[in-house]
Parts: sequence; C-alpha cells; structure tokens
Amino acid sequence: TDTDTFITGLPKAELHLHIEGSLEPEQMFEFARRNRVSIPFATVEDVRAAYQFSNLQDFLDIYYAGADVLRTEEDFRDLAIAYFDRAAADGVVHAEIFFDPQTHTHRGVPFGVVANGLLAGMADAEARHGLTSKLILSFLRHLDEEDAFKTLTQAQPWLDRIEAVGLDSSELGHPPSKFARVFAAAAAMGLKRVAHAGEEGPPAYVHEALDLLGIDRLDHGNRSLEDPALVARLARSGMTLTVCPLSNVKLCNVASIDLHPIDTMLRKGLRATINSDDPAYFGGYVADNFRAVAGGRGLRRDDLVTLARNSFLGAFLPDAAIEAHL
Ligand code: ES4
Ligand code: ZN
Repeated sequence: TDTDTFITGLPKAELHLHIEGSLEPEQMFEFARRNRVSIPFATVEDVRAAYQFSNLQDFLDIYYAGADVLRTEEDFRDLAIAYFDRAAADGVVHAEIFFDPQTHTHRGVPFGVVANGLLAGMADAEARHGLTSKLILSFLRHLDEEDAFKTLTQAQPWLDRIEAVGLDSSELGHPPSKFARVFAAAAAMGLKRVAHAGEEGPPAYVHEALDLLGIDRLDHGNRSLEDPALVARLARSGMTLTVCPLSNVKLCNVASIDLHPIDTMLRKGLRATINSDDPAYFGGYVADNFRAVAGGRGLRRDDLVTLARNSFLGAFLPDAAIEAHL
C-alpha cells in the first residue's frame, strides 16, 4: 500500500534492538546444526508456537535459551548481517544495537568472540548498505553489581568501539540504584548511558535511571505516563524514549496495538521513537512496528515523520551527522 511505501521510504534510525532478539527460528536451527547444539524444538513452527508470553520474564526465559546456539565469531557476525539486511530493507540507515555479553560469557563464550563477530557484521552493513551502527553493552540487571563490573573490565580492549552501556533483563525487583556505581564507572570511561526503565517497573525506576544512572536515553519508559511531573521533566529535558510497540503488546504491557500510547506520548511533548526490541520474538522489524501503530492508532504522515526524525535526534551521532539525516 501507499502507507507501506511511505514507511519503508522514510529514512530512520533504530535505537532499541537486542541483537540476540533478532535470532530467527530458521537461523536458530542453522546455528544448532553447525555447532552440534541440541534445541528442544523439532521444527520452525514449534519454535514460533512457543513464542507466547504473559510478561517480560516469560519471554526472557525463552530468549536466553535461544541464545545458547550462538557459539562462534561467525555466528555473531551472521546474526548481525541478517539483522542489518532486514533493517536496511525497512529504510533503517543507522542502528545502535544492544548486546548482552553476560548471556555469552556465562556459557564460556569469550567477550571478544561476541564483540569481534558483531563488529564484523557492522562493517559488512556499512560496506553493502551504507548503514552505520554503534554497539551498546547492556548489563543484565538480574545479576549482581560485581558481575557487571567484571564485564566492564572484560570490555576494556574494545572500549573504543563501544558507544554506551545499557541495562536490561528482569526489571521488577532490580531497580537502577543497584547499578549506580557501575554506571558512574562507565561514565568515567567516556561511555554514554541508557537503561530500560518503566517497561514493567514503576515511574520511580525512571526517576532513578535519570538521577542515579545519568542516562542519555530512556528505553521503553511507558510507565512514565503515570507520573505527570516525570512526563514534564522528560519533555523539558528533550529525553529520547525508545518505544517498542509490538514488544509492549507481546509482553502484555499494552492490551492491544489500538490502545498503544505512542500518540499520547507525542502529544505530551515526549521525544518518542519507534523500535523493534526483539523482532524475531515479537512479530516484526521496525517497519512492521511503524505499520502497526499507523494502523492501530491512525497516525498521520506527519506523526510518522516526527517519529523518524526523533530517531535521529536521539542517536549518538555528532551534530553534523544528525543534521545531515534530518
Ligand atoms: C528485553 Cl523487551 C526487554 N526488556 C528487558 N530486557 C530485555 N532483553 C531483551 N529484550
Ligand atoms: Zn529492550
């Protein structure tokens, strides 16, 4: 349709994408076969049928299990290449992607295997599509502070190729305050900071992410809408929210796409962006997310343009590069 063409033709940045969450079932079988890893599924259809979640933890359990097929530098490179090919087809020209090193180092896969594989995929995307990208090292918040510090130490040889640190995994019971010292250390190393907050957790966790982690960007942030003073603060400071509509519906944080608050966020002056989060698990890549809210919320073209423009305003790119994308 016209809207489809308009959406894919709109240049955009993707700012909230977990590379492990782009592992499609077909590739899961391929990596399982070549690495001789067994998986508890017989067919691709069986895998897809298992992707029904009632909350974040339901999803995380299956997401960490899926990541077990990722073993070699080639796996991480091929995973990234497959994501960037799909992103480029959707009109993504710049992507800032999360990776969860602890998911891999805890299985005996060295940090460097993960980082070098992803960096090879990023170089391929720039060469073949002109798609630029950056890496965000995300800490698993269900693990302790000491493990996050160890991960930051393992990252030292790659720090010049890592843009930011992030915070993901099980939100409830693991407030940002748990990682205040880790984020302070990352800031001292010159890294930018982002955090998942207000996905399932209360507005107080968003306040903590701002006050104790010094975040430059807020991942999800949906529950900020429950706190008018917080909304005003986010709007006033021009904070970018990386919103993930299909993820919100799949994880039952929003009852259905036609009830998604994306347009409320825009009307309240929040710098919201549209992202795919874990596209292989949540039913779509970034253009699918744009289409879902365009249809479900009846967004006009000027709203879609604003959302795409916001993605560049929120990107960790030099001002001149942002300007060139607007
Ligand atoms: C995640 Cl949707 C979401 N929330 C928190 N942590 C995550 N890791 C991967 N996807
Ligand atoms: Zn996420």
